[in-house]
Amino acid sequence: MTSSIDTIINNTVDIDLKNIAEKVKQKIRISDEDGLLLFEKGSLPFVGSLANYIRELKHGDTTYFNRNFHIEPTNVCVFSCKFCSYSRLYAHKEEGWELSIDQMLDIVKSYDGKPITEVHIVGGVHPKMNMEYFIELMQKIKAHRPTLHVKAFTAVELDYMFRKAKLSTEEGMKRLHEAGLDSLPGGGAEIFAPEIREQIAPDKVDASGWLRIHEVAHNLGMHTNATMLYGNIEKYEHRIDHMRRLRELQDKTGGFNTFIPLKFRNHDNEMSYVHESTITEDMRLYAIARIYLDNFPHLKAYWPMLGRENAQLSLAFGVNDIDGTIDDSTKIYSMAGSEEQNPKMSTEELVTLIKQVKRTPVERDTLYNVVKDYSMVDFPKTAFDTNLN
Ligand code: V47
Ligand code: SF4
Repeated sequence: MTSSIDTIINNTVDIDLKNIAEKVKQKIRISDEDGLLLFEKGSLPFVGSLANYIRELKHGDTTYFNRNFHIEPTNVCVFSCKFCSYSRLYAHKEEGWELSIDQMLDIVKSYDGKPITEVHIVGGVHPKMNMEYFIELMQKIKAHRPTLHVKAFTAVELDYMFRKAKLSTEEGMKRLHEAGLDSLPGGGAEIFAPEIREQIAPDKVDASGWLRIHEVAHNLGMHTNATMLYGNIEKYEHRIDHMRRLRELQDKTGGFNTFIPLKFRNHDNEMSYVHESTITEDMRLYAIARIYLDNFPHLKAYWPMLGRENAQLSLAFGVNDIDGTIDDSTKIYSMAGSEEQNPKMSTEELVTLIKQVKRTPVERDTLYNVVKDYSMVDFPKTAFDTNLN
């Protein structure tokens, strides 16, 4: 019997693309040139079927989600990234929000008795919210709910915090980790290539600083995620450059869990003149990321950014995780123009979304330990469900 990878190889006429498919079959890592070629010449069905082959080898039909909520301590930010619709400068702080430790703790307490496994804490870089403030926050969250996994702070927030506290990255990370920080989210990576980064995020931590912070976290045994902001002014070569740097660090530490491409949304920011990428380009990017990043275990489509039906579609293009319940607790993407203005999905909705495309829904914790396999669980049909059946 011919396997799916042999069918792809046999049906591919272009010799370069055929060679890439052969490499995938032989489990040979593709080169940067191959990656670029996929962006330039790879049709959606070609890259999609290769990515799906890899996804099924790694995870079968398993598709992960989690039960989580976000806390955004502030949207006041000393930086002014051109793509950001969310932040307000300190000079205009009355237009933004600043949460006290008690307010954030009240948010955590509002989930008492609910089966949430993760809180995701990120926000703007506020000049008055310093290391001590966040250490106290971590300690109080853990004192209240020790088993809640705290995934918090982008490398941008951490870089600013450590520099202000005059601490080395190692010392700063150790202190936060001891206070209760469990892992790092992937934000702040944007695009590493300096010629693009200088145009869209000129004043915050650069590529080597971002990578170093994640490396230090990995060396302490923490896991982290990695993102890439795409569909902005970068070119294909910059996407490959970005993923190459991540792949190299992952070879060294093995500390990354998930790669999360973040589609540029153009509402109400200084780059609103840039058109958003098409769904075809989005799906091609997921697929190429799955093929290129052979050492990343997981590929996530963050549904509040992409929209729930596009996240569902991405499960055919290499994606095996769609993030969580969110509970309408983040504003980053609603302010940037996402269709999901109040991002919130129940477990039933997430499970249904995944089952509708014949995948197996599995609830995970942040570190991808299985919390519950929903393959045998049938929920009563909802309006959302019957609309699509
Ligand atoms: O770093 C901001 C991005 C990131 C826009 O690790 C924008 O599990 C597109 O990193 N268009 C923060 N993107 C969000 C983030 C994240 C989200 C979900 C899960 C995880 C995880 C991490 O949001 C920022 C920036 O790259 N961003 N504005 C915009 N207009
Ligand atoms: Fe600040 Fe982050 Fe927005 Fe940049 S992307 S302006 S660092 S909140």
